[in-house]
Amino acid sequence: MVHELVSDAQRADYERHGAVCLRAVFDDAWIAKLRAGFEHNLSHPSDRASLFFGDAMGFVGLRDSETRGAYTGRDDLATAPRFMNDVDNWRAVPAYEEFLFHSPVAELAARVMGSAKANLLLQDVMMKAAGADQPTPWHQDAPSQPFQGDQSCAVWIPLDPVAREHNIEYVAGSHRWAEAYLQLDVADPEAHYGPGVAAFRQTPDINAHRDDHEILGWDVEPGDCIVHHGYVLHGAPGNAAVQRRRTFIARWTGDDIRYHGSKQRQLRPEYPDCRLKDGAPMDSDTFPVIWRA
Ligand SMILES: O=C(O)CCC(=O)C(=O)O
Repeated sequence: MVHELVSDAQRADYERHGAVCLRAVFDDAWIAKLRAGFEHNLSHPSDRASLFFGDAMGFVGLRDSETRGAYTGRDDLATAPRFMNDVDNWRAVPAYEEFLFHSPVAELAARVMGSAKANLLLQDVMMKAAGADQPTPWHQDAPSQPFQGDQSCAVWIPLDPVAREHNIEYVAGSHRWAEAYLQLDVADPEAHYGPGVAAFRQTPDINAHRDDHEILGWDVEPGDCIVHHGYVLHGAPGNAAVQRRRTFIARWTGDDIRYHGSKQRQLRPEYPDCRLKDGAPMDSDTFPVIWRA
């Protein structure tokens, strides 16, 4: 059977590799909306944002109001930072909320995961300026997220064309290695956290052994997306392109996922407004069900 959004062959690719690229699934109007939201977000970053300016390494975290005041409402933020990452902005940026609740993204995530529902786990955005040379180190997503279970994914949506050589890439099949690796610290790309957590192993040096693995990556255009599994190892080179690389990333959980705040506490504070108990299904205001079969 070929479903409107995701074919059986694409789903099988995702199961086998841990990542699949879907072509032309979001129309121009959705991409225009996300881009408008993104530009607003860049000039009004939240207190969870990390910004990186100039050539020297060093991120500006916007957690305190004085720093945030200095970076809010500045038009030059659309182009000035070399790197920007912000998290969970959808309640403040209507274009993001509209996209998450009314575009095909939630159904698409559920179909790829083979789930009868999609809970929104979180949303984030990332911008790498033209020539920004920080790589995204190899990492997995799920070990630092507050749940247990298999059905979790990220829908990684480019808002600019990205050539394969500048793009995110994946170690095919690594989502089935049954390992949880040390977690990436986005605010400090040289650092990982979680070394005190016994369950976490040192992340393998994929770059030194690329030939031992099948590495997947794609040229992508706005309208395409890549869906990747929460446990697949992934990373990205710096952006040596002449164009900045903006991405909107929506992260989802499916049927078999249960909340696990005590796992989250090993790494960072739990979601402050979350009232779920360990072992509960994710369905809640914090992790809303956006699509159900
Ligand atoms: O786009 C990138 O450079 C990294 C994105 C990433 O790690 C993710 O979406 O989980």
